[in-house]
Amino acid sequence: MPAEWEKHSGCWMLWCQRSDTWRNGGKPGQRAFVEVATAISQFEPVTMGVNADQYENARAMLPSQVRVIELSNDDSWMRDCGATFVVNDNGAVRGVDWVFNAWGGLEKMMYFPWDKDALIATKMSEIEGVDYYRSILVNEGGSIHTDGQGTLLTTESCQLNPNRNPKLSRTEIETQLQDYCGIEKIIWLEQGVFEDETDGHIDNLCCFVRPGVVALTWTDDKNDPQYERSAAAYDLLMSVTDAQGRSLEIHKIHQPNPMYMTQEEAHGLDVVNTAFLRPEGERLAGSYINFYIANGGIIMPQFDDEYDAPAMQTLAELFPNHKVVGITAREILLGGGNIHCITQQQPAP
Ligand code: KQY
Repeated sequence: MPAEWEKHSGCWMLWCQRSDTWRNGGKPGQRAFVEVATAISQFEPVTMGVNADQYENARAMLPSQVRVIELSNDDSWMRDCGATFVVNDNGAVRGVDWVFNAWGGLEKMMYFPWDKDALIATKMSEIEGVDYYRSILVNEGGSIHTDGQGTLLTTESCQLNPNRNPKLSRTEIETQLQDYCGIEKIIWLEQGVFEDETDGHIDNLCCFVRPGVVALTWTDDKNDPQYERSAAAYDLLMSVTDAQGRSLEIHKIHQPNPMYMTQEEAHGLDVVNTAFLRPEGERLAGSYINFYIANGGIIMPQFDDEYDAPAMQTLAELFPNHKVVGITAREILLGGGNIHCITQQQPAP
């Protein structure tokens, strides 16, 4: 599995519309998705998958350089239900089709059914004409980050959660990740971002920015529940080496100030499923780590927060050959994820 900063042939996204995830019938979310797709399309081709009933609207809202295709879906988290693309020793691209259970299946009940999302990885591979592997592992793309040199980062809280693979041991899970992503060493962090509904995806907490170098979401506020999580991750990252035997250089990126779902935002959601509600006052799992690396561009979330500018500055320093583009991303955050979660890179052959 190449690192995200390696050359892409394009980026995949899924249009948002479901009214129990996206407030006001999905309209504010759709505008944010247009901004993300437009920003990425400056750097690489973007394909937007859309349900049939939203095709014309999406086509009209998106700029012409974004390819819009009909791709039935249940929600819009391309990182998680989409194919993880890998490249073999001959440079051929293949898809990995993980089992998708909507972040915890019937136990979590985030939404039901998720059968259309479960077919997205297969369809992407078919559309691109690449062979694909079907793993037995319940996994989401947001739960893994690689350095392209044999190291994979993940979290125990998600990957070992009984709502994903209750019948697989830690070793069996590691073997699946190693075999399908070409990994020699897995670095297990304990927990993700506080109140992250994915059970703590790595892509909101920590990522590689180049081999041997990671960025970690951070807070200086010892009274914030995120403090202990980030501090534990920092200590662990300081104590390990990667697949090439390197110690890691760690860059802390201060999280935005705590954000909460407002009454107006909560009231804009349809209640379809009372087993999983997004109530007023709920803390949102905001993090600047949830950015996308395009060919020559970094597309990062902004929250109208005092920490926006410092985070952007740090990413500009970490990626001196990329143009950093900030997108106001609260609407995406309200759906439970951010820019990395709604995008999926396809590496170039
Ligand atoms: O963290 C991600 N990769 C996705 C977040 C999905 C949230 C589902 N509501």
